[in-house]
Amino acid sequence: MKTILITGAAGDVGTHLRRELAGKYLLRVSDLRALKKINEAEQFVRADISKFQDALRITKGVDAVVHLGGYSVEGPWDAILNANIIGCHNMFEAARVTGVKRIIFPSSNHATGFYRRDERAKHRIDHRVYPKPDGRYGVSKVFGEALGSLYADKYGMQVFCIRIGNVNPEPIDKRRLSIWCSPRDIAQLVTIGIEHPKIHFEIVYGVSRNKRSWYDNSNAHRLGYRPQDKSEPYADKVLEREKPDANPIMEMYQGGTFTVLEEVPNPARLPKKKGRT
Ligand code: 15L
Repeated sequence: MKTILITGAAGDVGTHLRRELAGKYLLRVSDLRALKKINEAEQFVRADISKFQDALRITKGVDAVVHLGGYSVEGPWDAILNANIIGCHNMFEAARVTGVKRIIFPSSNHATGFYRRDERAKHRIDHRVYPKPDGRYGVSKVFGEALGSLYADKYGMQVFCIRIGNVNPEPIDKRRLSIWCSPRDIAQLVTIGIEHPKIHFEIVYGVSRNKRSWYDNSNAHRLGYRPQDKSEPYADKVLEREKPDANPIMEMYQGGTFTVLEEVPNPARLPKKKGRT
């Protein structure tokens, strides 16, 4: 049985994946925080992936890395830089140094969040479109994809990037009807990333079979993805409780709130006021 390292295992996606992949793989699960429950087939290793030695320690001896670890929403630049830029580079570098060939990099819909929601009518938003990140978080995901491309081309690694929509047991609002991904569908995509014999560098969208999808996910289908779930049966319930959106920018772009969120200022970087130290 293959041993798979999952970083960021305490987060929402990590928790769903651990449940869905249990029994198929030996899971080495890692996070900064302790995990609430660890099952017998899992090995927990605490790590701060912004430290290279930690990244190296947890990566040694695994067959593949599912690198979920990092800052998972828009946030202050320092946090994104540490977790998603330095941390991500550390994980790719640790895999290269320890000889782990395969990395599944969960990217995000926010790598392309500044595409308009009606874009699909004019152009296919597929794995080949140029990125249009909707914040620093989105930029960090584009960085991870670019790094993956470099490590595939330069070092022969096999890199599978999943631009994840929103993983939840059910779609939670109107925007998520378009980008929802059920836990078993994301697990199917991750499994393709681990098992497919011909991966060099791929980008797919992590979404279920949603009628309202904004993407052309034919690359995922080409690699064998057959989503089991769809958001439409939840549509009436979701739309009934949807509040009218006051912000036309959020409504226009795929990234929703991320397109209007501003970075939370880091107080240490603000200019000092006179008389204050
Ligand atoms: C993401 O990339 C985030 O990690 C997740 O927390 C959600 O905000 C999701 O996108 C989304 O767009 O719903």
